[in-house]
Amino acid sequence: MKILITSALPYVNNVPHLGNIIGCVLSADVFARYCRSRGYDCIYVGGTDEYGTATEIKALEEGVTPKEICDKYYAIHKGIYDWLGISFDIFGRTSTEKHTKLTQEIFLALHRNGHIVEDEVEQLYDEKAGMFLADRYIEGECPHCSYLGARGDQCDKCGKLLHPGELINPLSKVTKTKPVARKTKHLFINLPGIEAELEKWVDSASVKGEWSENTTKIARSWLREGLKKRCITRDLKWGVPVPLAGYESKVFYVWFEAPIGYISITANLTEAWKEWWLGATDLDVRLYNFIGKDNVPFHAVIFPSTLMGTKQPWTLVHHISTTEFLNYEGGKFSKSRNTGVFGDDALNSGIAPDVWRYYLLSNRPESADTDFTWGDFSDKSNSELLANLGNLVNRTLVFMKNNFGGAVPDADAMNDADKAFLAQQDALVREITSDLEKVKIRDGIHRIMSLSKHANKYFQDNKPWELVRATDKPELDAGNRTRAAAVMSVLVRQVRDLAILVEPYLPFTGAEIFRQLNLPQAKWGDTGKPLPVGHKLGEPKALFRKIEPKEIDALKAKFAGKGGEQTFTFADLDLEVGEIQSVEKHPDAEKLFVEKVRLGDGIRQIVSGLAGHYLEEELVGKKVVIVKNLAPAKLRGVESAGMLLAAEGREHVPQKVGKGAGLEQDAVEVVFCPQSQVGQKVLRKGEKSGPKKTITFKEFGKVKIEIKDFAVVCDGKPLATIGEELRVKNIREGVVG
Ligand code: B3M
Ligand code: ZN
Repeated sequence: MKILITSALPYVNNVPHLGNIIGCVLSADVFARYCRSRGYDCIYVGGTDEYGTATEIKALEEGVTPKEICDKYYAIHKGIYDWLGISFDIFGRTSTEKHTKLTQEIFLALHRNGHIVEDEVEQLYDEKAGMFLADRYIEGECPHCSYLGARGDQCDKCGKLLHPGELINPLSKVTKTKPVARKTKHLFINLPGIEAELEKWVDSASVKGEWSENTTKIARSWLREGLKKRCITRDLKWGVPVPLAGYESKVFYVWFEAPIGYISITANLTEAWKEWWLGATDLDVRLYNFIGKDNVPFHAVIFPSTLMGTKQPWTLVHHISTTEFLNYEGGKFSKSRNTGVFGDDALNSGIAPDVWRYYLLSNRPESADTDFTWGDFSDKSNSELLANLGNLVNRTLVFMKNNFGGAVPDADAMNDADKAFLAQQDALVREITSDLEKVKIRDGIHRIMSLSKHANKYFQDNKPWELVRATDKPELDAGNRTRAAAVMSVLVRQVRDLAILVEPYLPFTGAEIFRQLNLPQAKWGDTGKPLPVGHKLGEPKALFRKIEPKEIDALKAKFAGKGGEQTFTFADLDLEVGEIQSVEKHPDAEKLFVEKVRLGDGIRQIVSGLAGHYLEEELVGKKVVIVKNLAPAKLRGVESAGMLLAAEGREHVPQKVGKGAGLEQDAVEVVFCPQSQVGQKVLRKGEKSGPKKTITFKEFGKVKIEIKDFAVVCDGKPLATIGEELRVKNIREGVVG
């Protein structure tokens, strides 16, 4: 049996933050190291995801070529992962010849099998540059916040998702001229034609591979809604060329080719790549994908469909290990806002990589979002790594040096209690093994720390320091010393077992303990074995140092100053149910409505961008959610005291037959709450309300409220009033503003 491990290929155009790192590369590394320690035949494949609009635009902005951008960021990623001890068998990239060849071959097989369809789409065209413009190549005024630099896909100021057609005065980023609408052809993968086979596969693979509940749920929800055809081409230069006449100016959409990177990068590692990827049964090769939760549809649905559609026997994923989000001090990590700790920050922090690894792994967002806080980071390092693991190893080795000349003593005098203790610890090792087999990485490290804690207690309870002290009854001393020898042999063995067990998590520490034990690195299967009697241990040295409060304060200040911005969280919002009394058109803006809304303490006037999405009569009398503590503002001359929550995203159109089937379209949908009463607060389920300050629109934008599977959530928690959980009807995934 071969184990093939991949971690999501990070986009090359920025520096990964701690959330990205724990989300895939670090988690996969623990599993890969565990598999190697077990002696499994395994490889761990990773690399950068290099093509696409984001890279091309960054290059345009920095005045360099996309290739130069990729080279620069590839080196940054690699440097961070090397420092963190990520043990890739290869850290490759998607911009290679093998990648192009494989992507084109897979596409041609899909084409031969009738799974590729062509469709005409209206798109903006730059006449001066003679090119169609991808969404991000268009800039203009945001219809929501009037920001002048909004992009065709999103406004960076207010964070709203946009469609290029919505921008006021759109301009091409390339020539700064006004683009015109033109029809162009694109290629689509016809997923409905593969759906039946995929569904059968999901049914069995999710059980065999023990997919998490979340992963299975997402895959099933896609299937339940019916798969849509998906556009797989884009008007860009930086990408894999489409090998079809008429498509010379287009490349493949990055999400079509990026997962093929797993295969092409393996092909760049070994000539024998097909042994891993083609023609193997799931008894020969098991593929483990480590990804963040937002990548689940691509790995559980779309990429398997792509591979199946070729009718070739590709290795499909066995187990998908997903993580939820890691938050930063109660808010989100964000590159655009420069909030949070990034890989290069950790590297320059003066704190050892294993300390970062420990905190991230023991806090891994395995089943719910978790939070990085500086206070918790230093507490856990000091109280767990230093006071538990570090202390056990150090006191054992120092005691051995001072009292036994560092030579492993005879264990003959072990009594029943010692044996029972070891049996209990060995049982714990079996549980840790089972955790790792099931990729329960966080449980594994917690149990390892319990094992260390028990060993510390055993040291404490048996008081070897009293047993080696000469007493006034010399006839007893020899016996005491034999007893101390037995206790210490138990402890030395525990230290060696811990060195084996922590190695996948803390590779530098594992190696250092082996160095201090003066033993070659042992493997997982060596746990529980006695050490050779008389073996001379090496020189003890502290494994960890205390992280001082002033050091943390300095780091915290450095990072707080970095973004120059405070974080805002859901707790800063005052959301209340109101009823719309009247709706009128804004005198000067055709997209805006002026509403009078009754709240718990009176009537307010609110301006919102709902004209064009709703008719006045569809809103009057409805209960809605109002952001009550937003500073009043004038929108095109009309005062607005708050904001009405609405979702934006791709409207989910039920499967139709014929042309245009399954296309999704952009939509805006008000969050209605018919079961709630005016004046009720909207809270995260299970939380209480507190006093609120007035906030600005920009501050409001820092709190990310989203639609996930039609539910309104913030940081993964559903929003609710006493009467109901908030939901929308037509938008499955989107943002709320
Ligand atoms: N680059 C998205 C991400 O880093 C994407 C993953 C590709 S995996 C084939 O979240
Ligand atoms: Zn905006």
